[in-house]
Amino acid sequence: MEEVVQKLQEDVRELSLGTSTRVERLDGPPSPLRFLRDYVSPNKPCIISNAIQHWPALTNWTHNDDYLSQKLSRSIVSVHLTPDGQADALVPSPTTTSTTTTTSLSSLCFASAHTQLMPFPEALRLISSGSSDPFVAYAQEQNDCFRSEYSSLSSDVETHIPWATEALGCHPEAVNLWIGNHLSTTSFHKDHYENLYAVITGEKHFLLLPPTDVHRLYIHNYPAARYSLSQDTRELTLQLEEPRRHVPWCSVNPYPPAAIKDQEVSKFPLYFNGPRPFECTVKAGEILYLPSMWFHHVKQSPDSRGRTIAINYCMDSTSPVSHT
Ligand SMILES: O=C(O)CCC(=O)C(=O)O
Repeated sequence: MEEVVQKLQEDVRELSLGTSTRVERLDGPPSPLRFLRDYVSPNKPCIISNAIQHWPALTNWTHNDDYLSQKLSRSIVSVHLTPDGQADALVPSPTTTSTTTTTSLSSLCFASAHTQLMPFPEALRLISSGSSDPFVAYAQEQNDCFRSEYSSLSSDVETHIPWATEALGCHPEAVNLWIGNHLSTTSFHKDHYENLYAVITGEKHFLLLPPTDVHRLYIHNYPAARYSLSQDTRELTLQLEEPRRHVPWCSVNPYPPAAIKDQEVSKFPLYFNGPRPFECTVKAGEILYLPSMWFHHVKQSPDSRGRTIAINYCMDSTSPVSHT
């Protein structure tokens, strides 16, 4: 019975998305009609090249090292700190004793980063230098941070993506800036909004799975935990949240370390033995259209200055356009 359901799910995926796991790349911005008809309506991702060549950010944020620090010299920004660059990820629970070697699902928790407010120039130095501190810094606040914390950069990008706004019939609910380094990783998850994800410098590597593949990611409830930074030792400690709460999260790490790869493959056969996820690299100057409810895992390659910068526009196509 299970096999029949699985075959049915694979047939549905093939019918709506085809057999290729390549994300279509367009040479330039589509018309709103084409974007709506070929990608939004079928809930299908695509990459749009030559989409933001006219944005001053593409030169200002990459060619002159001092530009960002000068523009944001007085801005205080939120930076997420973790021991290894993986925020919102499954890690051994702090209640697991040190003698426990198992990575069974019940020994894991869902760890959120420590969020530290700091002057932007310090944040940029921490992120791009990979400092001697025992943590990895990633500017990845997702609360519309571009329009609040980084507003002095607003004239370097567009306030919205015109063809997407017209197709989706709404303006962005949130615009977020992401500044990471080679260690910054985002684990598999999904969001309820339409996402237009523009890379300014460096490259972002996405693994994408359609909503119908939800069973292949083994979503379980994990106890929520959070890192906190000791101001004295500059070390991060992980503690379970009180009162306890649980977060449903994807159990699959698509890039398991070689030493535990076989173990992971046997724990999550539907992921590792099933169809490959869609895989794509979004380069500087390109936009990824990531439809709502698609699962995504993200890692990055930095530019020569050690950083990857991206900005994303979160759109809720169920909310009407505001003409105010
Ligand atoms: O860039 C990243 O690290 C993650 C992006 C992401 O998850 C999102 O835009 O929803």
